[in-house]
Amino acid sequence: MRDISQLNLTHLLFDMDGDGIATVTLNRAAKRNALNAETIEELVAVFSALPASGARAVVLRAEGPHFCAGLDLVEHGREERSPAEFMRICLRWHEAFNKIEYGGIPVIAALKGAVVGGGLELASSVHIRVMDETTYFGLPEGQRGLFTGGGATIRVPRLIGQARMMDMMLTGRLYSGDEAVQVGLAQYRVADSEAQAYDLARRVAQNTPLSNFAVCSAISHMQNMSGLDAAYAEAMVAGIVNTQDAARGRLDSFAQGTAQKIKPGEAG
Ligand code: 1HE
Repeated sequence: MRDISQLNLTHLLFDMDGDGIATVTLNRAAKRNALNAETIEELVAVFSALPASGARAVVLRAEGPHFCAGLDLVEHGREERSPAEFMRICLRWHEAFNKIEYGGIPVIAALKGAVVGGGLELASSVHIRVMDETTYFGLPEGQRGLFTGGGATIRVPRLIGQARMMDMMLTGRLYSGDEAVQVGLAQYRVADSEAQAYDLARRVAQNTPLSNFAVCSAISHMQNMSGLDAAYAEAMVAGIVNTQDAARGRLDSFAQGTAQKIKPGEAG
């Protein structure tokens, strides 16, 4: 087990309770949790270490009223980066967000306020997004004379489709409220996104770790494959996951009538 508390974190906070529910906090509220280069490196470090940390689920939350204001525009302007330098920065963003999406540990984002630009790129890489009444989503890159560089071109169309993404980037259109859920930017809209994220994390942590690992890595990998290859990979993953002792125990208890049945009234 890797001890994440030994990492030297400045812009993130990390915590894990006795049940393996980890919390990663964006801790740069004075700058609306804008993502500077250091924060991206800290995300790489934390999410690289998480799979071997014993965590069973992660809540990604933020300090202050906004989840994340995207790329640190002040740092970016000040650094006067060359194309090659900024390309390398973008590759580190991809590294961080790929660690989240493909890491095999369920990550649930508790969203609030601005989830814009790179903030939406970060939110798009988690497995479940929970928003509250203050949450709004935007891609203001067009207005800033910029382009997305943290994976939005891959992940945002998966959530809402290419046409909506282009509209957001060209016109600065924001999504909030019910509409944001309907188009697929969030799966839940509640009064307290953090409380709901922890409820979901505790529920998800009841699943077998291998099943969660498959959900939180295999599905994303399969989106990158041809249909034929994805079907083959799915059979391979199911061959491994569905024949484990942990699964057998659950099947036995269902056969014996001791397992909980699915009850429609309790879903969601
Ligand atoms: C920042 C940033 C930032 C705030 N980089 N410093 N992202 C954007 O275009 C969003 C830019 N931010 C905003 O539109 C607003 O700040 C918010 C709507 C998010 C919040 O407004 P508000 O009134 O609560 O805060 P504020 O007064 O605007 O900002 C407070 C401080 O945070 C202030 O610093 P201060 O030192 O003057 O107090 C701001 O400068 C700072 N701050 N947002 C740096 N983004 C891989 S490519 C990705 C491309 C993108 O992400 S483009 C989208 C960029």
